[in-house]
Amino acid sequence: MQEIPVVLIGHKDHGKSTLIGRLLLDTKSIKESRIKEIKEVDESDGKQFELAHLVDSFYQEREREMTMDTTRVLLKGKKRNYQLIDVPGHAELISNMLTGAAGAEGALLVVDITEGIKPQTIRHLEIAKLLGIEQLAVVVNKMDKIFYQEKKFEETTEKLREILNKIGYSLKDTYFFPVSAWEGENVIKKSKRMTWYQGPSLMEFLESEVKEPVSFENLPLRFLVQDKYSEGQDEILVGRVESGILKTRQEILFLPENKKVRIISIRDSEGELKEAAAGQNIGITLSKNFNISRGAVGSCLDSVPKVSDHLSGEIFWIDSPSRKDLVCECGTSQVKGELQEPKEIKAGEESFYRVKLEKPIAFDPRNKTILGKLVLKDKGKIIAVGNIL
Ligand SMILES: Nc1nc2c(ncn2[C@@H]2O[C@H](COP(=O)(O)OP(=O)(O)O)[C@@H](O)[C@H]2O)c(=O)[nH]1
Ligand SMILES: [Mg+2]
Repeated sequence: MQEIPVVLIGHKDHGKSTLIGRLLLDTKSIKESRIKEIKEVDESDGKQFELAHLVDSFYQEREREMTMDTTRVLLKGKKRNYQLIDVPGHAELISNMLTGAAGAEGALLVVDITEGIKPQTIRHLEIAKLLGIEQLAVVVNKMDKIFYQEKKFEETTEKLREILNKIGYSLKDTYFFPVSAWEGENVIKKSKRMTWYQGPSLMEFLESEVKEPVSFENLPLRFLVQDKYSEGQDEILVGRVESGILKTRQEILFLPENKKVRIISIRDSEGELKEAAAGQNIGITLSKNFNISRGAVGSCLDSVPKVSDHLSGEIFWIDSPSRKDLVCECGTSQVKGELQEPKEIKAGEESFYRVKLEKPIAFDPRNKTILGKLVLKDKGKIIAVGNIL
């Protein structure tokens, strides 16, 4: 069964982890024994049990196990399963949104009704919009704290509508849910404490309204080269199929090198493969040794990426760069670039950008895959993320 990725965004302490904990608990996506264990740990630490600890204990455990992904948990629905993606800060949000095939299609924005809209609420929304998250639902949380009043809910959603509209989210497709993650009101079942609310519960919405993500397998072939090494006579290119399907004997075009090449063999860590689909990490051998290296994109012949040394689009500035000499990353390409626009940068804001690269790279403008996105680094630190138009 395909798991639908859903990212949770919003200001710190507005209740993202608690909501995930509540969803896991009430759908029995987590084992009773596990809950008991965490309750006992809390007790022995003299702490009160919190739903957020369920989720946070997952992360700590995975960090110890050194699993790459520390922020995804599985939610079991009646109809389908979901991957809930928690993003404690900007860095997690960005890295999760950039990881291609597993990128989220839908986002849940969590807003604490007593605090309302905070700077991080707006920043997360801007980044999500910029990086192509189309479906958004807003969870107005902690309704228990205001005794489930409709009036306050209406006031908050009114303000949220204004912000969403400014950022470019379609209001007619956006749902607003009055919720208490803590009490479990309107999360799985409709709340008896908010009879004034006529819409679906959050889980009913997930099960019926959230669309399945476009499968990257159905997009044109893009093989992103990460590395190469020699094995006897053969040169092996290592990389990831970002989209489409790659087959042995297929002829593909490598860009920006502009070299047409036939694939001799495909393998992964288990052995030889006939083909590899989007999301797979593989090694390939070619008919001849070409001078192809990291950053190259292998493409099908009928729909190829663009190649240029100029990029432009919309970008979100996490920090302002200390110098002009930036590293521009797109897919596996890493090239030095000079920022031509904007002239002035304000951290925490979005702007149009234009960069001139030291040499041309291959990319896919206005694309959902990683080849449609740009990351700017300054001294190894991500300072901005944007799309390529
Ligand atoms: N009263 C009340 N408190 C909540 C609710 N949801 C979360 N909290 C509390 O708010 C605090 C922050 O929650 P947490 O889930 O860690 O927020 P996060 O930073 O967005 O992940 C915790 O102390 C939670 O117990 C709610 O629905 N009602
Ligand atoms: Mg949290």
